[in-house]
Amino acid sequence: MIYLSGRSRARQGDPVTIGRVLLLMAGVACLGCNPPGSVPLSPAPSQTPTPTPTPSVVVFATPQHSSSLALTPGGTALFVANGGVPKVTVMQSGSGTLHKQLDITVGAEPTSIAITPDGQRAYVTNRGTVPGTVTVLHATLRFKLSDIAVGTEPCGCVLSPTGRWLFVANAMSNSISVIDTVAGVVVNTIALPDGAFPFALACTNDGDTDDADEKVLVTQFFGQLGDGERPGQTLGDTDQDRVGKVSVIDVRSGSDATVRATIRLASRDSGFGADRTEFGGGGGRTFCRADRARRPRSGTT
Ligand SMILES: [Ca+2]
Repeated sequence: MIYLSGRSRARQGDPVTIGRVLLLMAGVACLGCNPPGSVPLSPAPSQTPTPTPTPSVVVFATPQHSSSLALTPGGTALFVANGGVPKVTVMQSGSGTLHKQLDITVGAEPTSIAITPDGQRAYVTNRGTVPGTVTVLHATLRFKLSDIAVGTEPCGCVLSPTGRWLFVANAMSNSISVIDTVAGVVVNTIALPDGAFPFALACTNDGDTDDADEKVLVTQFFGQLGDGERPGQTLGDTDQDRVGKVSVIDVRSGSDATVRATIRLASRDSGFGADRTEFGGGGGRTFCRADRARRPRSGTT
C-alpha cells in the first residue's frame, strides 16, 4: 500500500514525500514544495494498515508545475523539468524518500529530459524560444554545460540505447533534430510532413551495443489526412477522416537517420466538423458557432 502525506505545511529543504511525487507525476502538484516528514512506500510488517488520509492541497510560489521526469541510472536522482520557470529540479532519492537538492537554470519552458545510460549527461528540451534549444547538463556534478539550438518548440527527446544520438521532436518545425552527443552538435534534421507536430519519441533497444539497428518512433500530435486525401473544402480544413500517424526512423549512423515508414493508426470517428459541431458520439456539442467563427472583428487599427 502506498500512503500519501496528510501534512499541509511545507518548509524549504525538508524531504519530499513519495505521495507528493506521485501527485507531481499526475501533474497536479508543485515543485519547490517540501512537506515535512517522509512517508514509507509500504508499512513495516509489524504495522497495522491504517486508512489512507486525504491528501491536502498546498500551493507553492515557484516552480509552478512540472511536465517531465527522468531518473538517473540506478534511480539515485530524479530530474524534473519545470515548464513554468526555466529550471530543472534535481531530487536525491534514498530509503524510500526524495530530498530536493537544487534547481539548475536551463532554457525557457523546459519540457522533456533524457539522461545518458552512464548517468553523466542530461539533455533538456526548451520550447520557450525561437529556435528552441537543448540544454546539456552535467548530470553528476549538477551544472549546465551548454545550449544547442534545434527547431521550433522542441517538445520531446529520446537517446539511442548507447546514448550516442539524441533525437529531438520539433513540434512547430515538423522536424526531428539528431544531436551527436559526443560532438555536441546537430548532425541531421529529418523533415516530417507539414502539420505533423511531432511530439513524443521512443527508441527500440535490442540489447546489443549497436545503435545503427534501432528505430525511433515519433508520434504526430494532430490527426493527419490519409494518403492521397485532401481537406474538406466547405469551410476549409475539417476533422473528419483524419487518422493518427507514427513515424518510424532508422537510426543508422545518426547523421543519415531517415524515415523508413509511417504507421497509420486506426481512425476514430471523433472531433469537430467544419460547422463546429462535435461528431462521433460526443453529444452534438458546438465547439464554436460557425457564424461567430466567420464574423469579422470590430474595432480600429
Ligand atoms: Ca542495437
